[in-house]
Amino acid sequence: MTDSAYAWFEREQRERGIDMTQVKARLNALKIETPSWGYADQGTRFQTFKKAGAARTVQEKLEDAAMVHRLTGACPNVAIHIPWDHTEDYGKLAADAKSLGIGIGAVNPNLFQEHDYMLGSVTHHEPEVRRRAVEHLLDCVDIARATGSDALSLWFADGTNYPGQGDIRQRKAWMEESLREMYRALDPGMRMLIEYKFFEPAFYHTDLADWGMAYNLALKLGPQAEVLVDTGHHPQGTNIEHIVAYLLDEGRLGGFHFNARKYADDDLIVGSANPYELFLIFSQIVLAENDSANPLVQRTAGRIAYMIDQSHNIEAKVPAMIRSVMNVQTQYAKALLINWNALAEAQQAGDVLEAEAAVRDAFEQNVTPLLHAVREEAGLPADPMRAFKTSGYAERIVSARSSAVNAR
Ligand code: LRH
Ligand code: MN
Ligand code: MN
Repeated sequence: MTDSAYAWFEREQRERGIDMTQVKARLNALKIETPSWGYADQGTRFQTFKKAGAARTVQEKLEDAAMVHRLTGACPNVAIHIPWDHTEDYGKLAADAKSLGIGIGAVNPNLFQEHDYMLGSVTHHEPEVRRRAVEHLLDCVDIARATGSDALSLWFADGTNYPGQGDIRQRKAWMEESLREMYRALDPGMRMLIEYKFFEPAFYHTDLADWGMAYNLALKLGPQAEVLVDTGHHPQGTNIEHIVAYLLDEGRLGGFHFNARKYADDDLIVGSANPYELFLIFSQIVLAENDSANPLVQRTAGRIAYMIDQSHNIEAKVPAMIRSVMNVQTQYAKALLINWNALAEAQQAGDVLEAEAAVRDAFEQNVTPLLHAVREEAGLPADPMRAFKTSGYAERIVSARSSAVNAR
């Protein structure tokens, strides 16, 4: 992208009433955490297609995450999933990450793959199983401490497949009791991010099925508990930006698991099938960030954990992650181009068409010159996808990781 393309863009935006210095600063500040599991072979229940070069060990996942950070400058942390990323020495894991130029992000306890948890983990009817599950949650708090992480992302597969299979209210009580024990173990600077999902793997009822249940639980637990919105975890037609606005307004939006979905929890590349939805989510965030006089909104607006949660089954994993990061940057950049004064005027005048146009107009801007300029000014490749292609990294990992061992 030439300088003149950006100069032209900046002039256009100035005419639209946008403060470009602020836009650039906010874009630079956007940090996106990538998931260790997005670098490993992961599939659907139909098939896992083994990819040459996929990360097989936690060390290889760190290397891939570091590569994504080197090219984008936007991904300083990698989330880990336990026991997928189990290691004997978590202090060393953090040191290894550091030596690669990244850090350990959210710690995700995994309570959904063991036989014991078939009928539930923290909501299982047998106290021994619940105990085991809680011990794993407590171990993950220790892991967060050892790795210097300040966040625990919690998702429970717990639920039932048939009416009558479990006592829904009793399970609700067990969920609260278990999470309270974990909450008490948190250090003051740690956050517990509570994820919800309306179905799958349980199909009749899920113990934490929606944002309202997660929010209610967070309120009961205390200020270190917040809601995590995984964009793939809603029924068709759900207005996710509304949920985001609501949680922001209550000071309980902890973060996101970004991905795209068409039908269910598809875990596809964020911003691929539904870029306007992602843009509208960011527009609510930008609006909340602008609401600087509101202490409740500011409580979380400035420290939202932007995390990617994807499963790359047919696509090459490292470039898929780079593409995801770029898609997030693109929609955030567009949301920063909304002229909020024009929007407020249209709303005040009851002018529905002008108001809708003020939002859509920002989405229709071409932000490529802006993103290229911001990256170049930060000493990064203007186009990280192209930089990856010419880096030789893909070829290097294919030859270095030639054995067929799966990291999980
Ligand atoms: C569940 C989920 C949750 C898990 C991840 C692998 O669908 O979104 O966040 O930890 O997928
Ligand atoms: Mn998720
Ligand atoms: Mn999911």
